[in-house]
Amino acid sequence: MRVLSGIKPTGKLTLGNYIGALKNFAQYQSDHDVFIFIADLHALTLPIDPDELRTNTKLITAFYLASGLDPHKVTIFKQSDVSAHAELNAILQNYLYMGELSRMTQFKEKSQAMDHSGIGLGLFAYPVLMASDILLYEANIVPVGEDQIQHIEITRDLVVRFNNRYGKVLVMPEPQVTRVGKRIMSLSDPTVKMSKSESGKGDIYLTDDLKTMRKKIMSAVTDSGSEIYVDEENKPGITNLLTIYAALTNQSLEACVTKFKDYRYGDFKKEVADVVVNTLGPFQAKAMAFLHSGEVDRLLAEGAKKAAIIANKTLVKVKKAVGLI
Ligand code: ATP
Ligand code: LTN
Repeated sequence: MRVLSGIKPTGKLTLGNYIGALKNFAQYQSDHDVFIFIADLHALTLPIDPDELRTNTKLITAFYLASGLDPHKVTIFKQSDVSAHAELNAILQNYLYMGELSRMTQFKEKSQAMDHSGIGLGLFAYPVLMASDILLYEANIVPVGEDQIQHIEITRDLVVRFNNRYGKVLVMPEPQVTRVGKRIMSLSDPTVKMSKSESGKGDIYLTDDLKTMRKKIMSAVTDSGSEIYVDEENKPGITNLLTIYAALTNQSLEACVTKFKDYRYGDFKKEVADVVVNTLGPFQAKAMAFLHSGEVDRLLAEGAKKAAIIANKTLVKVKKAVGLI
């Protein structure tokens, strides 16, 4: 079985990216064929400073390694290094429709936040490139956070449409969402997603110093009342903190509710902060060691070579199917 996922190097990775995506990748590497990439072409869909893009790309690679991904077992690469992504994108853009693309939540949210005259075509066509990423590697499983499911659904629609027309060419992917922590919310406003590109004081960045992380948790918005239980509607702040704790300690939410049922908010937050700091502290140190080891560029170059072999095979299949060769 093949597994594929990627993260956009658009900003500082958050605890949400860690719990919803990053932390889950390594579990597949012993018994699956895993491809993990840096979605740098996707990062261009919103304005980004070139130096920042370069720095973020290296940093994400270091975080991938720190998360336990072993480059001997897993192919780690940069999207723009494998030209088949752009080539398949050019073909597949003809099989997704304007109507369905305009219904994508991510497009609606991101374009709303911008001045309409400045919305690039790439932002609108984002799901075509993402479908190309997934389909090139014939991925069966795509581990992502909840917000990306819609993009995988549209990829699945495309597979049906394409295969109905040309025969069994593309492989059907399946999204896989972590059981606990598929949508970590902002600590300052637990009704919105913790996000790396909309900086806010309620987002914990993987590069924050440990004191700052602790401070952010301790000042997280909590809810009225004093009890600790799961209720997304009436207790979004407490539910979010419970989810963070459960995800980082690999426990069920129920087990955490039982543990904290007689706690006061302040003591509960302190325990959440301890777990965050004790997890991300060593993780950060490992990532920095990889970053400064000088290995990152070499590793990405090797990964791109391996990825291109698989990607080019699929590209040839698709070109033959549609009549380009
Ligand atoms: P941006 O704000 O730039 O759109 P993002 O923080 O949403 O970025 P992505 O690069 O879009 O990050 O996402 C990388 C992965 O992390 C995806 O699988 C996404 O679903 C997951 N993810 C992002 N934010 C969260 C969150 N708050 N909770 C759980 N998973 C998340
Ligand atoms: N859109 C994703 C990043 C991404 C991705 C992919 C994830 C681009 N291509 C293919 C899984 C599979 C996001 O995280 N925003």
